[in-house]
Amino acid sequence: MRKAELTISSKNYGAWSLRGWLMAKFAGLDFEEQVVSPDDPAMKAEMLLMSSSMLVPSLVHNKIKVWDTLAIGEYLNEIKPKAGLLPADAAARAHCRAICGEMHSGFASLRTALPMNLKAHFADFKIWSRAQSDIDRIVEIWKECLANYGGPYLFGAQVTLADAMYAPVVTRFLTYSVALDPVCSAYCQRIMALPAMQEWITAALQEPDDIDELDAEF
Ligand SMILES: N[C@@H](CCC(=O)N[C@@H](CS)C(=O)NCC(=O)O)C(=O)O
Repeated sequence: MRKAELTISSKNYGAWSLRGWLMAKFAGLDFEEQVVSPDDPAMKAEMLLMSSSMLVPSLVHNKIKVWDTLAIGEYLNEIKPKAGLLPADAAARAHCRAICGEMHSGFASLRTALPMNLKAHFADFKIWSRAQSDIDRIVEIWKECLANYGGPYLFGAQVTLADAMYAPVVTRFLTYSVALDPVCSAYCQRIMALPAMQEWITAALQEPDDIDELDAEF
């Protein structure tokens, strides 16, 4: 019997869900997923049992409850230390935590103006200046990481929590046709090619269109 259950919401819209789910996949955790609609009152009651914040993702592992994506990532790193979710080098590890924190608490303009929507594609999307500032900062983060640690992922040869945190940004850049330099474009393609990303996207495309879900991430 599996010991872990990850509660998530829509695969098409749920950017935080995607982050937590990717972290669990990168960790090699054997888990079952439970998909809830946050707008369903019955589901809200059930979610409260699993996530004190009533937000997803939330993880139950060996009867231990963890909610909030950063906490889930740190917990997974503790129970799966060999998975390399955080870099081995202390300086790189600190850097990884810093950019994960920056994603977790920041980029509100990007997240609001360009919500994750895997089924959509906008060829000529007008990006307002504050969202563009967020994009510029993310490009700077990615380029610094890829140059310092040599790629192909943000902290080198292995995917880390940082790649999971920025994966919904990758999908947004593609959905909204954000112009990127070749280095960042290639990084986006590598993230999209990950088997776990492909698995998530395939499931997202099969979700019913009328799923009741937030169209923005806060
Ligand atoms: N800070 C939280 C954010 C999670 C979050 O906002 N989740 C959204 C869905 S992606 C949610 O559960 N919304 C439910 C609701 O608003 O009722 C985290 O890092 O996990």
